[in-house]
Amino acid sequence: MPPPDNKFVAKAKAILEANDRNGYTVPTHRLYPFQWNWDSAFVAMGFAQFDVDRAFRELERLVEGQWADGMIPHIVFHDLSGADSYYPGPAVWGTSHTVATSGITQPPVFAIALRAVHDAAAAVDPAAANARTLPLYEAALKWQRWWYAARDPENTGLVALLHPWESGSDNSPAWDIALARVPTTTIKPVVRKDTNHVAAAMRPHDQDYARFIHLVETYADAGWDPAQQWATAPFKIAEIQTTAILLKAGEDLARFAADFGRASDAADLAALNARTRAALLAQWRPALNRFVSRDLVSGADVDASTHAGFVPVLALDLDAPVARAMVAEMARWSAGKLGGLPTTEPGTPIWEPKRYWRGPVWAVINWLLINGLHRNAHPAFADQLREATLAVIETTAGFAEYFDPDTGEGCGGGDFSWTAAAYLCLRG
Ligand code: 2M8
Repeated sequence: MPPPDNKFVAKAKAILEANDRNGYTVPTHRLYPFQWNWDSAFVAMGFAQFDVDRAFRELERLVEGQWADGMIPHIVFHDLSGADSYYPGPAVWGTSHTVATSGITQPPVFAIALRAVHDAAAAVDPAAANARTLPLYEAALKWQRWWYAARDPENTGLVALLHPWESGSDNSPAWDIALARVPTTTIKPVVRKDTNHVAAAMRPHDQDYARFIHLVETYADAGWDPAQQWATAPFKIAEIQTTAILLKAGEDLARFAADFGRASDAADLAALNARTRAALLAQWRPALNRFVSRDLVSGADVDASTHAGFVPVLALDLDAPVARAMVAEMARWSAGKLGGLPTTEPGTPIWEPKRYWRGPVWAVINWLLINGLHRNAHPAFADQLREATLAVIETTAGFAEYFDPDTGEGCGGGDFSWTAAAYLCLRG
């Protein structure tokens, strides 16, 4: 690996600064002109490397979109001036929050980011860091409770997604069976804008979009009420990547609760975390060397071979043989590939190296896995993923949205915020 090259660090910072829109960061110009939930959490960790004030600001601006029931939506439409370059905009969502927002959520990386931002700030001024963190801790805890109340009403310990966009892995093969049950009919016509910016071959199919919008219209009809949505959802997956991120968030919140002397919060979080830890561990499938999600409509395991099966490493302390088996499987998928771990298993019928979440490598997924690999005492494979991520950015792909693992080519949107943030944090 070459020594740190200031040129790339400077470029990564410049991307975050160029994508700044008055305190929040758009994922990329035009293709995604608003504030996205988990993108902002990753971005805040990137900013924390060089500007903690701006890092806190990113999280504060996201919280402006928090609903009264605690949900933090997946998009906050702060400024509608760029609205004509993105679909679906506020009119399709039909939600009623004061700042326009979408009506679904995204993986709760927020509390993990808050921990990182707080710790960077506390190294300089602990009292000021705590004061700035406290309201964000309250917001994150409220969202944590929302997840359990709205998305695990039967107290299984696993939280469910009602829309593929909630996973952040929009068109993953993990959703193929469940999504095929969702009708392609929509009340209003689907007017895609994404393929004006990016080649259609790199994006979800029109049929996927029809189903995405059918689900949006179904939940809008349910008045965006969580209980009504739960009762009527045609798509309902108890999902392991989101649950693992929620558990890691729960651990970070529990540490804050202890630091802030919030004994009753700490007790609640400990109970929730314990339930989720046990439920997640039960999703390990030794025959696959991966964890699996559950389709709550059919009751079946979701056994498509996608990266999500490895993300629980982020939040669990695995038995050594389980961790070894998982690492061997990840090594098999990434052997001979560029950029790190492909999002589906190469060489299988579902594998599409350029089509969005159906095969390409994503820097933020590598980043989550790297953290989990260190936690589980696999520093060598963690370093391999880290070096592959940095190398693909520095040599072939630049700061693209994602990478083709066969060619190392950058795909999707350019000058992408979370790729820049991942670079800054992994380069260190
Ligand atoms: C992608 O998702 C949005 C919908 O939320 C889209 O395709 O329109 C995903 O990659 C998602 O994970 C990401 O948060 C978002 C913005 O980068 O783009």
